[in-house]
Amino acid sequence: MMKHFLSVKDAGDVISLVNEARECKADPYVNSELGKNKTMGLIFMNPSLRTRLSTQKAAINLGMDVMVMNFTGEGWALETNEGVVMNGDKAEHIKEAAAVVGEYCDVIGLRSFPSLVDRERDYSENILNAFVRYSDKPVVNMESATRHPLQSLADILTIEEFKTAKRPKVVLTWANHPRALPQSVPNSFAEWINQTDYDFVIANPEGFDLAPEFAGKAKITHRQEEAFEGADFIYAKNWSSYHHYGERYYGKENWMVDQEKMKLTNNARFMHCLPVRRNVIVSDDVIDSEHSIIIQEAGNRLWAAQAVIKEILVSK
Ligand code: AN0
Ligand code: CP
Repeated sequence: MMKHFLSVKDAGDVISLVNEARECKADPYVNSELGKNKTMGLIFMNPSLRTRLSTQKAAINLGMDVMVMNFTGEGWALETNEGVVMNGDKAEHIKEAAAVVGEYCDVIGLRSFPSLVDRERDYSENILNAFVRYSDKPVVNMESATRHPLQSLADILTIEEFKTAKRPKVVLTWANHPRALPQSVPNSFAEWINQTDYDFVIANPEGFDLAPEFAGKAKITHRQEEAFEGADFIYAKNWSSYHHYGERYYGKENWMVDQEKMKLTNNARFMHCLPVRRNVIVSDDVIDSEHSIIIQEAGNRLWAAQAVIKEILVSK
């Protein structure tokens, strides 16, 4: 039973869902009648390449019709606060907007990034939860203020495909970036990896530890090279600070993943959710090497989305 797909809590057994994604990959059109006369609505409050195309394609493979709407300029500016006098620049309240989308769609995907200004509000997931509450339809999280579960499912599928050890050492490493980014991808990655039996290490600068409820049982180190020793997978990602909420890193250390650091690993595979800044997050020679599995990882987004939408359709 999958009503919504908001976090790992909706996944049931993680490896079973990964296996369902593998079945979709092996036989993509076996359920092409399942979504007949059903409509998937994809709502984007922020830009996207992979999530938009993979989720759309997944719904098409299941026989659904798909409508995509960008609120980045095309929709009315949405008010998300309760009880306000709407005499400013916000034309429509999220209560009506979500309810109206629910009138037209059978399943709703939503992308809505955090403000990175107000931690309590971001971590309350007020926008995602408003869609759950007011649309009255199953909601798929396409990256919210605190999570990106479709990405994490695709990441574990990719690790399962490429691992050579039964219990691989997986390292989530912070890397440099010129802008403040959400914690959603690393939060989710940690939350999902914590549901596996992998050896899991997170490396990040001081002040950049993830929220404890996401880091969970991971080993945390502030020394990147120590983390890389013996690693089977290097998963790079920048995030802004949780503790000094939304702040960027102004330290002097270089956290870019390069060939020298990769030499410390056990011939590790390189992963990143993309989009990635070359020669800031990762050097050209690493991202272009045969150890880089970023394109296969992005490809797996399709099968992750298809497994999730299929589960929602069969649960309705
Ligand atoms: C976004 C983030 O870091 O959350 C989306 C990643 C999938 N990345 C950027 O904004 C560059
Ligand atoms: N990885 C990912 O979610 O990419 P997009 O932001 O392009 O959808």
